[in-house]
Amino acid sequence: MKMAKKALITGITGQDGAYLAEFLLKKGYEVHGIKRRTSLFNTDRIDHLYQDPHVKARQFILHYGDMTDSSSLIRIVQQVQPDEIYNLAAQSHVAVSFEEPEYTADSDALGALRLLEAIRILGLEKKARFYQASTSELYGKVQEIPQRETTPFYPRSPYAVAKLYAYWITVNYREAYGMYACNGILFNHESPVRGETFVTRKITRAMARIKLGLQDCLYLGNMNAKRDWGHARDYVEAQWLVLQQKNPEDFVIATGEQYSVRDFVNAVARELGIVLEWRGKGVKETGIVSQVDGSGKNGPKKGHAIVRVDPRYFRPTEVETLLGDASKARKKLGWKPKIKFRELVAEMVREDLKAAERDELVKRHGYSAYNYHE
Ligand code: NDP
Ligand code: GDR
Repeated sequence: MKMAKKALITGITGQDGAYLAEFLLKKGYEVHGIKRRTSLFNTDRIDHLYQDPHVKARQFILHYGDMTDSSSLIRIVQQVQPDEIYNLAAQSHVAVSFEEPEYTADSDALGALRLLEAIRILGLEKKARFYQASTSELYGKVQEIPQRETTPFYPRSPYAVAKLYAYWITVNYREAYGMYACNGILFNHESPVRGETFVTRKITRAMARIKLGLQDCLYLGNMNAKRDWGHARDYVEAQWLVLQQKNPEDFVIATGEQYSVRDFVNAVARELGIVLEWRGKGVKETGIVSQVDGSGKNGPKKGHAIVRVDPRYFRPTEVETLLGDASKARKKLGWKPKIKFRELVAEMVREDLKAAERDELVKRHGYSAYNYHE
């Protein structure tokens, strides 16, 4: 009988980790994931994949570890002996990286090095294939539009600078030790399980709550920032494809379409049956309801400002515009995104509306999800 391939995923509790684990399990892989210790459960996104540790033939196995702890990484890689390693773990929030630059460098830059060294120390250079979650943030202050594999990097945050180190150490270990180690340079990708403080999810979640009268206003930062937004489900397939090639190479993964934060807000409003009119500029910019579907008993009323700018969300250095050219991935990996921007927005809105409906029901019956404050 052929043995199942083994994959080890760092960052398995994150958005991409959850989609990738599901994808690899469907392909018949034995999937191992590294989760870090937290004081509250952090496995919401993968609870549906959980298998009782008392069951013998498990396909999905979690290990405690941390990207800042070499000993845990070496122990886990030795125990698992993976065929493929996907390094997705990171302090992945750009704005937070300005507040926690040293920790971001430790987990995102040195974390990648620690994992590559674990492979080398254990003599697995020729067995384990390595995927590094690189990012369009490397392009930062863009030097070329659209951005492709050959576009020069110009990182604009402690996060991007840390990821620049991880990018190059991956290339260096490939060249120095003949490892199958690759970078996927992924542009923004979202989903209903996107972290709640990234702009897309912040918008879908808040606007669903505004629609149901649970919240009055959504505060945002730079409305003019433009991004190339895809769906995480499509992007984890690309991560896998990157490790299935004859030779290790780096790939840009993107949709080739660009929208601003304001466009995203408008698309979400449309899904919710709200039409917004924009007034003012810069910090004065305001999204005012000009039409609304439904009775609007508790939700937004015509004339109300439901989107405002709050400078606290501005970044010390901003990435204004990103647009990817994924022709190399299209040609060599046979990859292209299947889910369109409008479908992504619709799916995110649908799921956040369901969550808001649950919260509204709880509130209506006199309970609060946050009663520990009372
Ligand atoms: P998330 O923030 O959703 O997930 C990050 C994961 O890393 C979580 O599982 C988190 O654990 C884990 N993690 C963070 N710090 C550590 C640490 N010190 N040790 C172990 N685990 C840690 O990110 P995404 O899923 O969106 O992104 C996956 C990767 O891809 C990240 O490296 C990100 O930087 C990169 N990337 C993401 C893009 C995107 O648009 N989503 C685009 C390009 C690159 P916990 O759940 O406990 O917080
Ligand atoms: P980004 O994603 O920084 O591109 O990094 P994020 O969604 O945080 O920001 C996108 C753009 O929106 C602007 N913005 C706001 N952002 C947030 N978070 N909150 C706001 O209120 C807000 N208002 C405006 C930002 O200034 C920015 O220009 C994501 C992460 O997943 C990284 O890990 C990944 O590497 C890159 O995408 C590709």
